[in-house]
Amino acid sequence: MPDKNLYHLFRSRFPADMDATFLEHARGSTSFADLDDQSARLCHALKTNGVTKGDRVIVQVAKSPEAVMLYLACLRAGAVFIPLNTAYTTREVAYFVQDAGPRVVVCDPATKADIATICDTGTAILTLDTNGNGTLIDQMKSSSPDPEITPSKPDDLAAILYTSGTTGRSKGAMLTHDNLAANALVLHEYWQWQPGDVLLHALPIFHVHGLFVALHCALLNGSQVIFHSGFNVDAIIRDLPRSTVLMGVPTFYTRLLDAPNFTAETCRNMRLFISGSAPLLPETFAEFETLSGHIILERYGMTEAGMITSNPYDGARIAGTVGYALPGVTARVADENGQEIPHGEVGILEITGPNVFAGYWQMPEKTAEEFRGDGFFITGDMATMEPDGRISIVGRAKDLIITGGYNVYPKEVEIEIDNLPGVKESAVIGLPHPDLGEAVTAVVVTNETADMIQNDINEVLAIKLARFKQPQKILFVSELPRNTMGKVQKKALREQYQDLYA
Ligand code: MLC
Ligand code: AMP
Repeated sequence: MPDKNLYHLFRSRFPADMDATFLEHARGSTSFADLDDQSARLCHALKTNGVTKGDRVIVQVAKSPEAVMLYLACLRAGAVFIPLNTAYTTREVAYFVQDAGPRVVVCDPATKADIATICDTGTAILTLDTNGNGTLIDQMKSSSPDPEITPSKPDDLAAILYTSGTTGRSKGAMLTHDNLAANALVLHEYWQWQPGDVLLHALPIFHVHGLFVALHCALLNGSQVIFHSGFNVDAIIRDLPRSTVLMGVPTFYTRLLDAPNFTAETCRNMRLFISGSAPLLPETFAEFETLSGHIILERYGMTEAGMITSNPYDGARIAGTVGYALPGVTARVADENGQEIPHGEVGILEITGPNVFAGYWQMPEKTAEEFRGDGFFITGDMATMEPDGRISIVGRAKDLIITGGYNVYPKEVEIEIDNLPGVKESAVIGLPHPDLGEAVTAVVVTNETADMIQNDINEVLAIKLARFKQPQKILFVSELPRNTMGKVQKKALREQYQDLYA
């Protein structure tokens, strides 16, 4: 069997001129030759720190070209890359460290002392900052390039991406070299990447969207990437005229529409605007077309499966739909028993395909719960399918909030609020928000004065939870609405407060 290490696939697509730019960034540029050299040196450095095939490497660092090289180095070493949101607090990171048992943790120099308190003595802690400085880079510079690309089987793990669960406990989705390769190849073809394409990259690189979908397509195309450290609307408008592809969450598009200097002229060189990670409102889709002349291509995916469906490149891109199952993916809309239901009816979307993950890290029971006997994965998204296979996501069976493209499971926030003295109970809901899509909102029942509890909640959550999980507003009520079974009616709360952020 030919070696399936994903790095081989990327390398087979690098341009003939290896001096061509891969990343253009604030500090200069990284060519494909630099990429190959730096990832080989970093691979050597990882091995010097004891990393062998299958070892986990946890990475919580600011977006930088070096962080991309570190990902590629992990592939070369056969290590399992585990990127973490930079917003996570040390307390949150402690869970991932304990669960994954990493050989190496790479963090920002500023958090090294805290990270050291949550790691075993056997874990090497290296640092990397946004400017490309840190002990990892010192080691890279003094390491010779390691030419070896660790032989990998298709089902060897390439990455674990943690995704929160309905119980509040995060699960590590295990993604194999083959999962990532299969999805990347399909997307590269489906979206008709062309010679000369330039990707404008402003997403974080600790999630599927920015790390795999965007970077893998560019790598397979041997394309240049204009690499922004984050989303800044002025910087995007500055660089769009030199770009051909942008991938973003819906907030990118609403913010562009709000910018007075964003015009059709800004987009003159663009070939493709892609949106995903959260629902794109039909109004945004329509306004964007009117203003820019471009029809946003919406696709749908998730951590466990990469991209699942996409509106067509050539055919109709229809607002409010996420298009068709990608080639190789089989999708069905089913009832709660996994039985397919008639076209047009709302059910749960279930899928199979080479992109679907290998299970949750060290959670065989949880994995078994989310797959049907015939191998279909239960996405937890409510959908409808038209007779021609076009899919619309109409809601979520899972209790999940998506704010600015980041997922927040209410349970995780409710547990922390409910633990506070004086709080009787709480319900955390997502309410429509013009900028973030949904805003995390807490509805709290308390005996204390609202002011006092509000301060307590803000103070405690600031230490315990990433900023994007903390409620934008806290509402106080005398009781939560319940159904006859005693279950809190979140739907009623969402309806009651739907205009809170209007
Ligand atoms: C940032 N903040 C948020 C937030 N993002 N608060 C709530 N929800 C969010 N999503 C807070 C910060 O903590 C900070 O607070 C303040 O807002 C400004 O921070 P910022 O970093 O300057 O924010 P901003 O640049 O405005 O970020 C907004 C954003 C960003 C939409 C550009 O959230 C983003 O890049 N989202 C992309 C997420 C993503 O990649 N999702 C893909 C998941 S993969 P303070 O108090 O510190 O000032 C997936 C599968 C698939 O879902 O299908 O793709
Ligand atoms: P994550 O677990 O962060 O990968 O988030 C995946 C979830 O994001 C999916 O299960 C959907 O609920 C949601 N999602 C992704 N893309 C879309 C989309 N285009 N429309 C609606 N929801 C989406």
